[in-house]
Amino acid sequence: MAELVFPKGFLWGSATSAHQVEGNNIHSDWWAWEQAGRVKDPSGAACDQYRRYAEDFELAVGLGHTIHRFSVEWARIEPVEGRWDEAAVAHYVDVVRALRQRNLEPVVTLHHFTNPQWFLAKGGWVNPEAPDQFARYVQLVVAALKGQVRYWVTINEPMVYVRMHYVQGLGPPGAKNFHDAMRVAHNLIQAHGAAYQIIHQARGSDQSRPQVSLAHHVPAFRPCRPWWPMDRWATNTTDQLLNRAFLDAVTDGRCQVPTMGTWTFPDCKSSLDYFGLNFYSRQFIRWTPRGELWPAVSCDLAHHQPREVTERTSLGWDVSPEAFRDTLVWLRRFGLPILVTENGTYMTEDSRRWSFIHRHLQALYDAIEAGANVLGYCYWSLLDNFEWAEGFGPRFGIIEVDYRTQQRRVRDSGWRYAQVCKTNRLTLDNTP
Ligand code: IFM
Repeated sequence: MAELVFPKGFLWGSATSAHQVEGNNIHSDWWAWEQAGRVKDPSGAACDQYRRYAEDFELAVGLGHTIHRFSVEWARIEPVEGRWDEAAVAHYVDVVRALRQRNLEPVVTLHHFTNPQWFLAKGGWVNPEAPDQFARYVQLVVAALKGQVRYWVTINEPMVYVRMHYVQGLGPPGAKNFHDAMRVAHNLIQAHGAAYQIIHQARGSDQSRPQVSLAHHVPAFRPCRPWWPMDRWATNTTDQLLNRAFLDAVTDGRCQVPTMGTWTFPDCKSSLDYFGLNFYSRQFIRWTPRGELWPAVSCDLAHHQPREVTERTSLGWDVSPEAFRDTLVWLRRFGLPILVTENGTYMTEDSRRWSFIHRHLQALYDAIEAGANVLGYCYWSLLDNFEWAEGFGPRFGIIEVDYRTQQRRVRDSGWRYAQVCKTNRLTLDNTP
């Protein structure tokens, strides 16, 4: 049977985030947003993972996983400004211990879309003090976990955070203001740089060098009408703003921001030790006189998908394993090892989820063959969970969750993925 063999020691696993799985995250800004009726479903008990983490890690180990990405919840650690909840800190120390005991390599994310309510009340990420406020929390978490964690993610999908919360208004504070959005992006870059320094300074002489990154969402932007110069221009501008500017800032220490000029961040230069990639789809860009992103760039994202889109997920997202391969190959230019910190799908039919995974793993293999130095792959997500503005409808899990009983059931796709994780091989005629 033809099969693809992955590099020795390749890390296989999955990812989650605190607010999406833990439940009862009552001090976070998202909780308040949900209680105010701004989403379809409030997160409520979610997957109750704050209490059930050991059981879930046991399932992951049974599926052959060797890596697990999760996030620490700032709103639990610092529910009131300056008041640190020691029990919450101890909880995350236990979480890391539970992973290590099961030989699951922890990947710890420090910020995944949610903030404490007090932080938002003080201006959130628009506030120039935000990077310092975040740095104090990071200091505490790093002091508690140092030596136990090798892979860190400072901020999950910073530009998705910016777009979702400050351009589209789909999460707290529900803003639709380009200038605020750019101030948030600026502060997130600084926050990343500060967290990078803190993690490296906390390292004791006996510990191996921590590996710090972002989980950067890199959609493959394509012009809706490639023959139309304005669509090509809008695509380049969007790519610069959402994909490249943040990366340039944390690698070169400076970046070009469309309509804003050059920003410099000397302290952020070379502040990626590996590249954390979140990849889902291509996004098609169409120039419009008043675009979704902001009038000065004038583009609509993904609203008009052209004929080249042959397959979509159950959320309507384009499916393109080729774009995943091309993105991984493109990332070679950074000269950093790559960790796929998220890739996954919601398909109502599980056989289509497996087909998606299978083809993306083939693309991953092809990228490795083409010289991409990939360390591992985290499927999004281990469990069905709370999908932000979409509520509990979309189910991304390789494990199904019955939200009424909290029963877990491994899906067929989860078992098939387990075969890959356990053998480090992808069988080519294993497609449904
Ligand atoms: O659920 C999200 C996650 O929080 C961030 N990346 C994309 C996932 C699927 O939409």
